[in-house]
Amino acid sequence: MRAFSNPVPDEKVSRLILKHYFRDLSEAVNSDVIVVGAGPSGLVCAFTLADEGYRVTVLDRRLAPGGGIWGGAMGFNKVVLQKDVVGILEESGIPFEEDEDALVVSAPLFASKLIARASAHPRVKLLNLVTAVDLHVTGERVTGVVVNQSAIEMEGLHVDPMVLRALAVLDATGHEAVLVTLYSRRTGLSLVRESFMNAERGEEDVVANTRMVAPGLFVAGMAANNVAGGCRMGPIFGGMLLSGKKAAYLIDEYLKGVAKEVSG
Ligand code: 48H
Repeated sequence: MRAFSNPVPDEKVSRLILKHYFRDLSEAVNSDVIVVGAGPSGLVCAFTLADEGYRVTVLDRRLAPGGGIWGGAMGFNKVVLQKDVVGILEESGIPFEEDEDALVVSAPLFASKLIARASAHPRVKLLNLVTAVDLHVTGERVTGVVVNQSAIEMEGLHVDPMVLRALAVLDATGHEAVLVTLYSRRTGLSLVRESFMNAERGEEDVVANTRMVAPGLFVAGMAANNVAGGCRMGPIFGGMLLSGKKAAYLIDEYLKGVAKEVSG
């Protein structure tokens, strides 16, 4: 008795992977929004915009999306959140424990639920192992990102990247703030780098610093504090979730303005 009634031969496995991956990649050539960085702020922004009807491509240069969530603090895999974000946890199906007027969550569960919520969304394409290496700019507006395969970038091979277009781009690359840093090098936009650790201040800062830095270019999460002088905050994540929500709101407002311009 065989275990599988419809065995899948090797060539079919290869064909299906290529067909489905390149279908996603072809759709990602033109999105409404590209989110660079699949950490907590980028993932929340992506599924919030997708819920609003936008087509969102999320890129992450690493093998595993989830950014800095997985290891909690010092590898102790718990994260802490403020009670204000209980709604986001509930709507994402993330179990939590309330303790000392705060919420405590398993870091791997938190990461995997946010990844699942974004990547299961029919309007989200999540591409891991893809590195954003530059911005695409049309006139004054940021209109996409220049990408390469992470393995090519890591090996330092001389292989040209290609462009993915979008009407808006979010830099959610965490401490490195890759895209805003690139933009500032080219344009002279001045940046005030991130400040010392202070959870209470850093959490307020990260939401306040979430903004549009140039037409079409937005910044959220730790990247927002690293371009505007906010404090770092350690393993507390409510600010990242609210920053992702605020970025989605700002991008939605911007895109409505773009749509009005186009329709005259
Ligand atoms: C594609 C890229 C590129 C690139 C980087 O660091 P993250 O988790 O980002 P946030 O801001 O959503 O969350 C920050 C949080 O994890 C954190 O570090 C905290 C709270 N720190 C406090 C403290 O005091 O230290 O995720 C960023 C993601 C990562 O997955 C990167 O792989 C990815 O962005 N990324 N993806 N192209 N050029 N650069």
